[in-house]
Amino acid sequence: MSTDKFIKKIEKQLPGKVFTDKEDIFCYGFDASSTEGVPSAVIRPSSTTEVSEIASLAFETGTRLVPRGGGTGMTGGAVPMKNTVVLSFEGMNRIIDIDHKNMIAAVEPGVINQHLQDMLEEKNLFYPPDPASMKFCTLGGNVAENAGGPRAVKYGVTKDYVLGLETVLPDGRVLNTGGITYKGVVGYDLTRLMVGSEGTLGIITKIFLKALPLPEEIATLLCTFSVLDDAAQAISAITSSSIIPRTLEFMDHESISAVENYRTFGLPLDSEALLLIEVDGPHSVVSRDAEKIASLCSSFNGRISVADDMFSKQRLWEARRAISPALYYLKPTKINEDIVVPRGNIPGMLRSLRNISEKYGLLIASFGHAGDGNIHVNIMTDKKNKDEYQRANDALKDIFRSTLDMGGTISGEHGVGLTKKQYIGMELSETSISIMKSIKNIFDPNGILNPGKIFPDD
Ligand code: 2HG
Ligand code: ZN
Repeated sequence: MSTDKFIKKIEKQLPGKVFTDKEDIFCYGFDASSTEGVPSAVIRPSSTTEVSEIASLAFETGTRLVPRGGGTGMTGGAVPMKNTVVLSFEGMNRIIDIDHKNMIAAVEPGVINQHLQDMLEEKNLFYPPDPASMKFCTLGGNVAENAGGPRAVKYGVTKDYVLGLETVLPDGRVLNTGGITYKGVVGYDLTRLMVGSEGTLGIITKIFLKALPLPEEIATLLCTFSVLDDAAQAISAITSSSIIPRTLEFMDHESISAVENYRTFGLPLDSEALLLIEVDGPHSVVSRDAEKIASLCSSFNGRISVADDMFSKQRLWEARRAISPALYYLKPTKINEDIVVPRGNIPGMLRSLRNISEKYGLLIASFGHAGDGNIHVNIMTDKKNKDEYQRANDALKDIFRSTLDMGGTISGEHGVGLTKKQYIGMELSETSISIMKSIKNIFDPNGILNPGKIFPDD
């Protein structure tokens, strides 16, 4: 049976939930990467039962499905390949339960990350993973991509908070993994396997998340540097000190000026780099740690200012979160990477990026979660300028090589999706890739779930 027949049948089974008009489905063809596609249809289910019905029919008819959250992914994970049907989760956006006694939240996949944060904060609870897109991205997407964010340096990433999952398999069966306990070692950890599987193994329909107590106090420091290498040395000094900051974000000069050019936030344009650092905890600990961090930064010639009211804190974070959109005002094509190196190698990596930018004559803006070694390297170019675009792609390979030579990884939080699949062989051995493919085959023998992602084309 063709996709058309599947669509006709599912329209009858789920009236009002299947969309095929061009104007209804157009915006489901993109994410925040430079890839795009057009789905054959978009379905918006409202329950696990409906997802299971869709998957069963898709399995029977060989129809290919692409699960999709907020579409904020950076590697094309939710971008539909040709002849695929998008499953979109706007209709499954309930916070099912906040269980304060057990410090657990149960949510549907379409819940926006920020909504859960707000709801928990009202109860003095805290969900740390905070991707820059937290106002728009969904928790289902966060789980599928194992999203991180600035607070990962102290609190870890999404996988550290997922206790259990309900998932619909590509043949329609419902699989429950993990649960609502903080520990559990019965059998293989299928929950962890699902987290970060980029929608290729199962369709997430319910998530059980761990919550923490809300930290009592947060101090926010801005530290600016006239010399890039001083900032890099300060990062290394902080990460090898006795303090674990809540965030340790880095912006190079190109990122600072891109953001200031986009909106005036008041960031210092004469700096080569800045660090946005937060520490949290009880009052006495916060003031002690903030002082120690300030003195570490000063010893590398950093100039410190403290954001002491809510307005200035928010403005700094808005500036930080504005980098990605701001970069598009520099050049139309943003080759966006999220390499990670062992943290002591940050100074070496930043030097290597500068050399690569000079070698290829390219504008490279770097920023990100320096505290956990995760740098967002953005090569700004224009696809239409064939010569420059070729140089950008050659530079990219040099960046990956240099990252891997330093013991790093080519992706810390954005995943592989479409944009990085041709490079996974640089990092993973043939044995790893073949085991991963076998796992995919067990879950999805017909290859109908999020086809074309992660693995290089044969
Ligand atoms: C961030 O931390 C996101 O802001 C986006 O992960 C990174 O645009 C980027 O390169
Ligand atoms: Zn990031």
